[in-house]
Amino acid sequence: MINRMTTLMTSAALLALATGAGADTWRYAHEEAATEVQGVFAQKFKEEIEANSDHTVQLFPFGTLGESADIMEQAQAGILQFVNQSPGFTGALIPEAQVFFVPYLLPQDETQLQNFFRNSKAINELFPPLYAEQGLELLTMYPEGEVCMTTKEEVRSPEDLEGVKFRVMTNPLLVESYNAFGATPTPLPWGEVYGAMQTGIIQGQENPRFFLDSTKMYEVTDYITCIGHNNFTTALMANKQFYDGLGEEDQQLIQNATDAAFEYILGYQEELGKESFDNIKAAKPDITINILSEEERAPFMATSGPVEDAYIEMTGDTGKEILDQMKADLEEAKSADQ
Ligand code: 6CS
Repeated sequence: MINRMTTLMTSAALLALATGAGADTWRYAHEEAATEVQGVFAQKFKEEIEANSDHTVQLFPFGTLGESADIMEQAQAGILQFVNQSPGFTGALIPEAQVFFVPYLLPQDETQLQNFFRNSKAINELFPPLYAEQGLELLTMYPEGEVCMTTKEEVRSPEDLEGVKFRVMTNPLLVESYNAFGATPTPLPWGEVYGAMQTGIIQGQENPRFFLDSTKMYEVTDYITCIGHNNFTTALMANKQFYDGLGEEDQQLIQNATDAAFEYILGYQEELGKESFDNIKAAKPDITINILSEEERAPFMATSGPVEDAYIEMTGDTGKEILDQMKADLEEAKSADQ
């Protein structure tokens, strides 16, 4: 009898493992506060998973488990099932993901940008095997808004960045990019940026508009300068061993929750960029916000060729294939009418 019970239980446990059945708690860490874009995305993902299954998603916002590098290690080790991380911090792991830091590659036009992220073959087909090599299942990439610089002094041209210690994410291509812009790039993890700016260790940094507002970066800088050079990209990944071990139903559940969160976050951000600048102006009336003209942008734009060359030097044929595919995807995004 006991033997038969044991056999039955073992079969049930095996079946649960094979089909992914049974209620689990999945741990999900991201790099922002719960109310910021990655946090809102994560909350939507959690709601979708919990509304459509017995699983629970436990969210870990920025700071609860360490810096970006820490949460990536935890996700690779399987301590976390999900991690949201910008390619800005994935540069050493997946050098090709640095393509998102070639200046002026992504369009400023919101519809084109959204078309690109929805349909990109580079994102959907070429990147997943590279993430898989690092033990990660790439679930999606999504934009977080136009990146602008905040500095202590006014920036109207690359000459104004001369001698400016400018914080960048820990990413070799961003270092190249800010070198090409004329600054002295200083890679730092996010947790050190406000303090470094306050004490004058650095005199500039860049981030998407909403983040300049939500993190109160304007308190420690006096000029915001937008040159249209980039849109902040981020990525949601799962630990690959965990993901591969799930049944089809749970994998589909995760894909559906990812798609729902992706669509939600695009809509959520539509007004966010403008609102953020209004909030900043209200909080600090004497801040200067400069949106540089086409003419003023030209010398910054001229750096994109050399930075592209540096990217290809760093990543070889795989990187070139991705860059070429991205350019083709971006062309297509121009004509798609979604
Ligand atoms: O600059 C950074 O490090 C941070 N920026 C954003 C928009 N999200 C997370 C990241 O850590």
